[in-house]
Amino acid sequence: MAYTDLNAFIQKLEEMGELIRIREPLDPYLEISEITDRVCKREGPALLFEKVKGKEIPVLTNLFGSMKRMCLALEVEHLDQPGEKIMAWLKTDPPRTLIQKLHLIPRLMGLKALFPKTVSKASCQEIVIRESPDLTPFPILTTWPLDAGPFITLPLVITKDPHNGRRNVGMYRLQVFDHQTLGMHWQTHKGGAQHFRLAEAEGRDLPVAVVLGPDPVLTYAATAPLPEEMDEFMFAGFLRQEPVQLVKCLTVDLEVPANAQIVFEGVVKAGERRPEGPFGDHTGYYSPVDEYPVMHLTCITHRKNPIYPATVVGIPPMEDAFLGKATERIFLPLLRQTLPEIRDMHLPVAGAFHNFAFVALDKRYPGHARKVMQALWGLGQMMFSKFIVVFDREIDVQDLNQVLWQWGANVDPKRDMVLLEGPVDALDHASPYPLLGSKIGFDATTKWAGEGLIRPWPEKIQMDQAVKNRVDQIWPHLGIDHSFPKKS
Ligand SMILES: Cc1cc2nc3c(=O)[nH]c(=O)nc-3n(C[C@H](O)[C@H](O)[C@H](O)COP(=O)(O)O)c2cc1C
Ligand SMILES: [Mn+2]
Repeated sequence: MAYTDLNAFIQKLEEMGELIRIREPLDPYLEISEITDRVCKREGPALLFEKVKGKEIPVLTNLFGSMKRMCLALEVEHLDQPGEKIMAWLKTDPPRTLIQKLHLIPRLMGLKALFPKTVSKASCQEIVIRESPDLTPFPILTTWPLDAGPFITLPLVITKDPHNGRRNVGMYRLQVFDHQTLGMHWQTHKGGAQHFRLAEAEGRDLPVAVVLGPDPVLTYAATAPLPEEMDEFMFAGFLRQEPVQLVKCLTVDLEVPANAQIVFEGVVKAGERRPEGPFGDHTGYYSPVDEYPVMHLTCITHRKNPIYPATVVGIPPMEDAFLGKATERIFLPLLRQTLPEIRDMHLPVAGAFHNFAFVALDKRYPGHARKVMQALWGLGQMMFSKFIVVFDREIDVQDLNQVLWQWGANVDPKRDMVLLEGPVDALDHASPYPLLGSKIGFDATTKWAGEGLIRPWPEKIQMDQAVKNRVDQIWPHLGIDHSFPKKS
């Protein structure tokens, strides 16, 4: 059963000892951030700050900040499960026998869950503020000392394509400029920015809804790198196996999740830009001031006694590590639809997800590693990967010791390096230009004669199997295990 709302998830976490309530009065300016940072770094519990200085509304942080909570959020045992489920769908063959047809019916029923349902009454609209909507009562955090102000950090930003009406939901932070205006930090590569580009080209403002605290699956879905034309709420319906319930906004032509805590409705005005930032970002650096569009509030709605959710980003690892991990696992099977030769992929947390991609490849022909790099650089947000390193199929790319061993041992930099220029992540500060820089690939696979190898590739060391079997047998009598300190 999908979580009915964020409160249901909070209750679940509390029952499992995965959430603690903090009653000490704390400042939304830096203090809550510092506490959250310390807890994130230790993969500690979700934190519900009940007393926020100067505000009535409690703040929730670190909601997704452990593998266990990320799995609980998606209601799975393991993060590979949603991807496996998607593949089972894609691989459904047409039924040939009656029995097969009967088996298919429940799965087809499950398809209904994909489509969002519109409802007329919603808890997110229990309280409606149309007259002079005001952000002041909301405990929006300032997370780092050099930040330009408070930022909304865990929002779902909903827009529609002004031409075909298709919805996009993306997580883009918003800077509070004043009690009614927000800086809209959708980067130029993202769905929201594309909708605004289309509207602005015709001199039109773009309606926007900013949603805080729907059930956790929806929040995850807003971060997922879906193909441009795919509705994140359909994807969420698939993940939660129940349709997302939407309600019409009151002042803009958009729908928002009925179960959300808080909704900010508004428009992003054509032709308007304001300096946004600096903001202590998930790269571990402050992203500098840049010109971004501006959202003007038209209405605020919220439930009675809302909770304000936030995340703190900073030097990794932080909470977003687990949102990223979910994406790595869920999208791998989909990626393998195009690139079945990829065995596994690791986007390490310390690389803020786009700096490194380590790939295990079932190498089939000369130059195969290069083909895979180039395919990845052409695939959605994988284009941001700054270092792609390709390994042989048996290498566990999740194990950084194996990664560094093979990367170091198997690469002749001059022969095995691919260097190219192209778009880079908007937050990359190392590239010579904003948005444009270089990327590098390393082929760390075993090289073949067909790839110009003129001497034999050496044999990897392996123990004799008969010896291993004998040692397995006598091992318990040797008393060696007792001499190791016990693992906690
Ligand atoms: C905590 C968090 C904050 C994010 N902030 C931003 C942001 O400010 N701007 C942005 O363009 N992407 C941001 N992202 C990444 C996008 O949410 C992500 O690229 C998503 O796939 C975009 O959806 P879209 O493809 O529908 O645009 C953030 C992600 C997370 C997890
Ligand atoms: Mn999208």
